[in-house]
Amino acid sequence: MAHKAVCVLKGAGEVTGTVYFEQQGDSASVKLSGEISGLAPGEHGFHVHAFGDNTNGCISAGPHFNPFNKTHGGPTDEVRHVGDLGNVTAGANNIAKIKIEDKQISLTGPNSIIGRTMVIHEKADDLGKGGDEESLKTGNAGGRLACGVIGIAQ
Ligand SMILES: [Cu+2]
Ligand SMILES: [Zn+2]
Repeated sequence: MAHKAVCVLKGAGEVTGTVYFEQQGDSASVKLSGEISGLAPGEHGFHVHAFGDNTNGCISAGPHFNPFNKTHGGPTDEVRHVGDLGNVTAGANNIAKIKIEDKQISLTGPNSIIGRTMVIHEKADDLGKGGDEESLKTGNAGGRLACGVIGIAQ
């Protein structure tokens, strides 16, 4: 059975976006598409955070979704948080097109991201290779520009 989800990202500033998720079966990879606008040109960290809680804005989403208690990494690393989707890149038009396929996140089962929060960050994610303690937690991606709870789509 195919699964679909959607996330509308909003923040305190002008960054907004919509991300669509599709998974063809329970153990298939998840395909993300969509776009985020209002970003400074360059790379921006892009993660699934643990909680679908927006009571205090994007901060309430908590840390990166990490059900296996691993350290932070890049999307192709074996050691990573399940929520670590790396970076998206905004062009001179301030828009980042999302085209990601990921094998660790799921829309069903223990790695399900439904009801959790997608966050787009101020800075690039160093993918755990920054050489400091924070790199292994957050990738030094800085502030949370916009976020949204991932919900079931039709
Ligand atoms: Cu994040
Ligand atoms: Zn992480």
